[in-house]
Amino acid sequence: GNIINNLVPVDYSHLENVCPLSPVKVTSTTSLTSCSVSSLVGTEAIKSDILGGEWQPKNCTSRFLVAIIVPYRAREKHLHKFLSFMHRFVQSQNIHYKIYVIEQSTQKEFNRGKLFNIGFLEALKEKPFPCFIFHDVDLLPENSNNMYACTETPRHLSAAIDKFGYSPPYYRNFGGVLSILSHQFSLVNGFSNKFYGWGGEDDNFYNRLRSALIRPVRFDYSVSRYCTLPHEQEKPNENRHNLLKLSSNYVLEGLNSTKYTVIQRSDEPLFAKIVVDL
Ligand code: BGN
Repeated sequence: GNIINNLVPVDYSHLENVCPLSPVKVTSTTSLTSCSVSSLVGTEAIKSDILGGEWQPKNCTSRFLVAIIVPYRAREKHLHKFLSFMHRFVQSQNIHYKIYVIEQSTQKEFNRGKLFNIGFLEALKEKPFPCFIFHDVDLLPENSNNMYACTETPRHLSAAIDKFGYSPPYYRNFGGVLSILSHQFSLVNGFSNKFYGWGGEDDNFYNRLRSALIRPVRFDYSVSRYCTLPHEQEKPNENRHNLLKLSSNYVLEGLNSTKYTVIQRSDEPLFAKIVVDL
């Protein structure tokens, strides 16, 4: 069937010259079958069109407006590859997007969920983004039909990752890359802020969606393919099983209780950078 049928556009009914839906062919984009360096193109050529991580098609009005939130700390090589690949990829889909890199200061263990909440809050201060993509920095999409836009319910974009043999590690896994409409993210009160260290925050988020009777979707595994940029395994959070049991009441804690301090903010050529203390 047509996998892009249920994408939710912005209200473009009053607009003229709306961009076509199907991905356009960008001649300089090489198709990616593994995250090998050689297949990744340089960033120099695309810099001029992008301002502080934001881009939109020039010759037509995009149907989609998307904030891409990338939690980050000390993965400079990954970030470089991610940006050089991702801009071209999303541009080929004619999407109006902005990439936010939310960098956690050296203080405390890494907290992926809380960084997502911060990205959501900070992006909405700038523009009323109707759609968000929450994205790990070490994952690159392999199929140009994997649209970087929102479906009617949240979507697990990275269902088929190379290191898990191109299928989900378990049925309810919701890690890696996901898209969600902003109002649905608010409805479930975002991510939990409590998961410091690796693991569990994505399972907690999945539970929040299910408690709110929101059923996530996936595109076909042939479309949801990603390759992983290699890195050391993160140290698992030893308390994650407990947290997962305790934090089932999503109304109490999450987006509405995210406390943080912005310590640096800058428009880099390819991304908006926000450094935070948690
Ligand atoms: C799971 C992690 C997820 C992670 C996947 C894939 C937990 C919670 C305790 C059961 N969940 O085990 O966070 O996305 O592995 O790596 O650790």
